[in-house]
This record gives sequence, C-alpha cells and structure tokens, in this order.
Amino acid sequence: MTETLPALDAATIPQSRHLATAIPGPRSTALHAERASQVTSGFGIALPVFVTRADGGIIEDVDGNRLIDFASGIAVTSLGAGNKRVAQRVAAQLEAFTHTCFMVTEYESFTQVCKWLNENTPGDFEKRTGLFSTGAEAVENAIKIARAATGRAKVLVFDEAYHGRSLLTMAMTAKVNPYKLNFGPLPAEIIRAASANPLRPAQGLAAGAEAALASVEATILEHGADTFAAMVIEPIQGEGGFIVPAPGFIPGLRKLADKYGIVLVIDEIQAGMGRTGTLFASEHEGVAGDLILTAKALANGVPLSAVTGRTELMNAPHAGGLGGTYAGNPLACEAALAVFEQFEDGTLLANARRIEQIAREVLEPLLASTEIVAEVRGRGAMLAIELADAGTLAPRADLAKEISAACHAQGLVTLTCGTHGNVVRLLPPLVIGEELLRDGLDILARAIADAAK
Ligand code: PLZ
Repeated sequence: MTETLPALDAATIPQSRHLATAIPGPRSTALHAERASQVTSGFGIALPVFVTRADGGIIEDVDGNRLIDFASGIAVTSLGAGNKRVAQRVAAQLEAFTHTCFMVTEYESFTQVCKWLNENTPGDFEKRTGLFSTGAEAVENAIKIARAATGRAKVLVFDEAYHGRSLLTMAMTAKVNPYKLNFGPLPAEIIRAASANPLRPAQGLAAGAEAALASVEATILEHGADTFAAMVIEPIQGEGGFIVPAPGFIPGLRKLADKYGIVLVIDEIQAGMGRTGTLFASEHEGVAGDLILTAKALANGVPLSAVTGRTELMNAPHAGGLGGTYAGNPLACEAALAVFEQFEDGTLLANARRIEQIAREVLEPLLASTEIVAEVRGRGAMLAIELADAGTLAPRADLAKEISAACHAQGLVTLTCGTHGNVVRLLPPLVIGEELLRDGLDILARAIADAAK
C-alpha cells in the first residue's frame, strides 16, 4: 500500500495541471470554428481544445493550459504521447527511409515485431503474425484468415461489442447510433449472441456466465454450428462500457469454440498491451485465443495493428492474399520495438495495477455516498464508472455528460462510453505520476458528488 508510482524522469512537459484560460480557451475556440469550415462534420469531438504538446500525463493546449490526460488518445499513448525512446527510434528510421512497402522490399523490424508478438501473446503453441495499420483492419484480416482456414463464412459477435467503423467491422459493432446509422446495407453473415454483462444481463437471462453461455450455444446451433468461421470477443468490452464479463464467460467461449471448430478471436485492441496490468487482458481469464488482435498502444500512437495466432490458421490464406500498402510501416515497427523495450522490466504493468488501486481508493466510496454510481469497474488502468439511478438502474447518460463537462472545465480530459452513453471511463497513460493521477481523480470524484446533489 505504501508503494508509489515512480516519478517521471523523462517527461518533456511540466507534470502539473495549469488553467490559463477557460476550457476551451479563445485560441482553441477560433481554431475549432476554422475546423468547422474545412473538416467534414462527420467527426465528433470529446473536448474541442487544440494541442501543442503532450507527454506523461499532460496535454498542453494552444492557450497555455495544461490538462490532465485520462484518455491517452483512447488507450493509445500508454507510454506518454511524447515518449522519448519511441521518438528516437522513429526519428532514426525517418532518416534512413520512411517506407518501401513490405510487399515490395523487406525490412527486419517487421519480422522483429512479429517475433515479439508470437513470443509474448498467450498460447503455448507455434504462432505467426501479420501486421496492418488500424484496429479495424486487424479485425477484418482475422475474419479473412478464419474463413480461409475453415471454409466457413459466419462470424459470431456479442452484445455491446465494438470492433471498428469499416463496413465489415461496423456490422460487427453492436451500437447503431453513431456507428451504423444511415450506413447500411450491412454485410451479411454476422450473428450476434448474448454477452455476460454482470450489471445488465441480456434480456430474459439470469446474471452470470452460465446462462449467457447457454444462450450463446443456442444461437450457434440455431444458425448451424458448422457454418461459423469465427467468434470475436473483447476480453473487456471497451466502447460498449468497459464491461468485464462475468467470471467463466470467456473460458466458456473457449470451450464452445473448441466444441464446434470455431476460431476464437480475442480482440485486445483496447485492453491489450499492458493496459489492464498484464500484457494481455485475456491472461486474467487464463484463455488463449486462436487469433489475438492488437493495435492502439502497440506502437504508442504510430498506426500499427497485428493479427497473431496459430501457425496453421495464419498460413491458411494463399500467398498474396494478405497485405496493404502501409501494413507494418517501418516507422510504426520501430515505435513498437521501442514500446516492447519499455515493457521489459515490468514497471509499466506494476503502474497499471497501482493506478487501479489508487483509483478504487478514491472512487469506490462514491458507491455508498451517492445514489448515482451503479458500478466502479475495470482492470488496471482501464476503469469506468457507470451512472444510473439507484434501485431502477435506469441509465443516466445526462449525468455522464454533466460530469465529463465539469471535468473538462477543470482541466481533466475524460471520455464517456457505453451502449447507453452513461459510463465515464478512465484511460490514463501508464506513466502518469501519482500526484497528477490523484489530482485528476479528486476532480472526477468532486464532479460526481456535485452531480449527485
Ligand atoms: N476493436 C476493441 O476498441 C477502437 C474507437 C474510437 P481502429 N476503439 C476506439 C472511434 O469512435 O472510432 C477499437 C476497439 C476494439 C477495434 C477497434 C477499432 O480500431 O484503430 O479505430 O480501427
């Protein structure tokens, strides 16, 4: 309990919150108006401030404000957005060459990134890896690989799932608004099954893994067990609300996948790469996917994603069947190698666990002291607060919005999520200093207490 987060020695920006203007300030407001005159209105915005620098747990804006970062660019800049070793390796690569296309001429860093993933992802079997650029691309390629390997077409996905915004992955994503609205028709062969949300079990089901698994098996049988190529699950559902599935659910899916010859794809795009206090979130479940997907924090902000899995699956597509111009770009591979180096001594994983301990200390008392916090949940530095009316559990998206707005005004960058939009989530960089973390948590706790009045 006396253990503290190690002080940041290398952050390039003072690690303290500083409010020079209202948030957003006048310069950000002007730049945001200009944006609206040039940029499609199809992109949303959590907090309209324009950034000049970011590192450690701080984002500095054009008005001279220093904001505490509880978002990490949606679980990406886990090592700090200005991480020196990432910057150095990428800079050296920039000097050498920016791109050749791995399908034209090769470079060794691509192989090295694959090797690290093969060796460090769960599963004591021979593996191969393919590199891509975005999370959605990794998901799409996992489906291609599973289809090539099984000769089957269907994909089983779950309630409250998020897998991306591309045409196939938006169909795999559960929430309609904003992700699918007006963007149909959606691709076929995607079947949705019950998840095991401990707070909000699927309609008509008892809470817990057993009922959810029985329902999943019924769904598989209803659609024909031998027609499913893959089932795709997030070890902690991210955009869906930071839902840690009921104990036993993911091991149960492993068994169903084995029973029916379905490829189990674990989407660790948000929860992986140390976020939950282990390198991969599926380690908490004692489960190895046949394929495991990584992106986001894999290269600390340089776009890179990966599909890693059983050799016999990964080698099923014909040569030339997988690829992409930017797939495993050399700048991104160097960034990933710098990330891997920094995971070596275990400090980052210990930080994630310590962040959870401190956050729970500050936030769990709100369960009893207010009537609006239904749950404090998550693992490591992937934590969330669900806002709902006591008793009825009616979701309170309005409160999540109000609390986020109050945090933003105080210089704390928070995000919301959840099928009902009623979840405030915490994704601080794993390198955030303890003082800064506590400052941010105090702001959040006060905002929740105020909203409860
Ligand atoms: N799988 C589990 O969390 C991306 C989405 C933000 P891309 N999550 C953030 C938004 O609103 O677009 C995500 C994820 C999981 C897949 C993805 C998709 O990753 O890199 O955004 O394509």
